[in-house]
Amino acid sequence: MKKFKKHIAAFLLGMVTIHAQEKPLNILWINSDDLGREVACYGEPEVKTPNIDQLAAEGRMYSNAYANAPVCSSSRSSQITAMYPTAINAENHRTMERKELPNNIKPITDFFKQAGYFVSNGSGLTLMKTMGKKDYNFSPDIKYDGTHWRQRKPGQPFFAQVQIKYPHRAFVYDKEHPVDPDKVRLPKEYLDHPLLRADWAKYLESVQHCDKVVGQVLAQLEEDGLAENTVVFFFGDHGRPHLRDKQFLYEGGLRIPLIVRWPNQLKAGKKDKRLVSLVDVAATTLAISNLKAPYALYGKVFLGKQCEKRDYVFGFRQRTGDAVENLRSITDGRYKLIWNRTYDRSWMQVSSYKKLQYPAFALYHYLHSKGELPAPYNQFMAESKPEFELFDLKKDPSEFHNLVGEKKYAKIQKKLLITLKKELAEAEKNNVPETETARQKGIDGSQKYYSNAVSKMHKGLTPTASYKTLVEAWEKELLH
Ligand SMILES: [Ca+2]
Repeated sequence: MKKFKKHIAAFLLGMVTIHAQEKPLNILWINSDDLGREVACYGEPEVKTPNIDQLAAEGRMYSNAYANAPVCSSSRSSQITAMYPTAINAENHRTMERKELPNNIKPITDFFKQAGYFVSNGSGLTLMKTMGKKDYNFSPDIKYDGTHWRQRKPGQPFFAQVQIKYPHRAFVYDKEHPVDPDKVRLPKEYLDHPLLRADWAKYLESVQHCDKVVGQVLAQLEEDGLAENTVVFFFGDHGRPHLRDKQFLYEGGLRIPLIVRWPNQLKAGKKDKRLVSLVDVAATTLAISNLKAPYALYGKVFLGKQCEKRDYVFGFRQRTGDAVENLRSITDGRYKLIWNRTYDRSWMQVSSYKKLQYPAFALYHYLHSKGELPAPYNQFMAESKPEFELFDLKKDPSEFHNLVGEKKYAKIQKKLLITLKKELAEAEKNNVPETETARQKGIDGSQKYYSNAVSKMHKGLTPTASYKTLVEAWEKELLH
């Protein structure tokens, strides 16, 4: 009898195991284009983000989450492979010379497909009726099975991505809940100027549009009865789209919101201060789905039984449009070291994208030309950069005071540089740099884009319009 009971128990246990195998977790990534931490649950005043706040209340909110690159395509390529941009030749933004992934590296979508998952990518704007943004710097492009988890076979597990175009520029007004530029808290990194307050308010309104889409997507998951068995990852693809943020390795360019909701596993409403980055999101997504890449990933697992410790987060910036750079960073969460390998270039070198879309780009140039851009903002106008910048993120979160050369910080600077160089030796060892032809094509393409778009953006302006004229055009548009 005892033996029989044991046998029954083993049988039932077997049933449970089979049942568990039959119902693997679904994964949903909600990726917001250019979203920094400017949501209410991260402490941003004047913005209304009830849906993202609710997700945070039901999940775990990461207060030290970073992208590994401060621009769309490099960051997205890195994230979908769990590899650093230079390890997959994806560091140049939208290079004309897209290469196949090296060393048999695959996007993680391949591992999900092999395991029988439905792998989708939908646009949040159409509620996943159309394909979502991909923007990878490698070829061939990932072939998704569809745009919405609703297109899968009955009972098929899914790894779904939803791409939300907000708050990417050009910003979109929120007429329902307008944000008052006089009330916003402009980050200390920026000159307090009416034009920049108006631009910031409009950014927050675009964040509110993002929040609405998040609410709609999560409502569909709930409607389909899938919320309980789906792990939701919500994040920005890199930091916020402002002058000294996107495209740079300062906190504003790399820090992102990250919220994970995993029902019955993660206690609701908790905050997590651990250092995490987007490569880790990919590695964790694989691990909690019991999948494994047949090679080492740069991403570290931060959830589930296979948790790994992360001591440092790394940042990579190369050419974005016509702005050629080679910048790398490392942070341990307290100190940040930036290695400006292209130190001979100005932070404010022409970036056609920023010149076209960012009022601050024209405003800083214009005020500086008149000697009216005060410290510390005028530091950003210098004709060259220091080779190294070291910041104490606790004492100086705006990263204005470079500690390089201060004796007290020599030890931490040395330690961070050694660690960064060691990581780069690995992450760059097989890197194939962009050819001069591809680089020039990228530069020319960007300049052509500016010439074509400026008259549409600001009626009647010619590509040779001065910064003064551009500022006046922005004032006409934003200060009314
Ligand atoms: Ca982006």
